[in-house]
Amino acid sequence: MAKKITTLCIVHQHPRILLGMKKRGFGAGKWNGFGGKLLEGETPEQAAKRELQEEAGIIVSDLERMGVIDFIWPDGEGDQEVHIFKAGNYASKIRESEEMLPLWFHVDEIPFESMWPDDKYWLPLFLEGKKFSGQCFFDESGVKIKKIFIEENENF
Ligand code: 6OG
Repeated sequence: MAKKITTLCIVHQHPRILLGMKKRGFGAGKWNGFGGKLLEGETPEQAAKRELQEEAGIIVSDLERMGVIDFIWPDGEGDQEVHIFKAGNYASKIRESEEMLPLWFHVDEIPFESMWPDDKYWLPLFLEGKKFSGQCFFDESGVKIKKIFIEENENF
């Protein structure tokens, strides 16, 4: 199956970040940023803004591109090239959607044990404002990472 291109956006208003509990589909039961697949003709940035509005009810005018990670699975099914963005200020009110339950977390209390296991490798860079790129290989279970490379990269 062809690799999907998706977005992931975290609102960062230091010292807190906005995550969402994914209520259905891929990654259900995990805290994550907001995002999803690009629609035809969309840039990653346009898709990230649309998903943020659909999933958390908020409108952002500026997004910062922070990184891109390739996720690779043994069967190829979950393969995604994920474009990661940071949002700061937003308009409108945060609201729960059918897909996500949004909640603020203090940066010292990020629920890594209920997140995808790759997050602990790149989220610290994200929080420091560093840009990055990488690749992450999962095992069949999706619980363990077989290999991960994340590097700081200003020019990804
Ligand atoms: P939909 O399939 O719901 O979009 N995503 C991942 N996020 C993290 N932190 N780790 C991963 O490792 C991920 N794989 C995918 C991208 C899926 C959403 O989940 C993100 C999208 O925001 C496996 O349309």
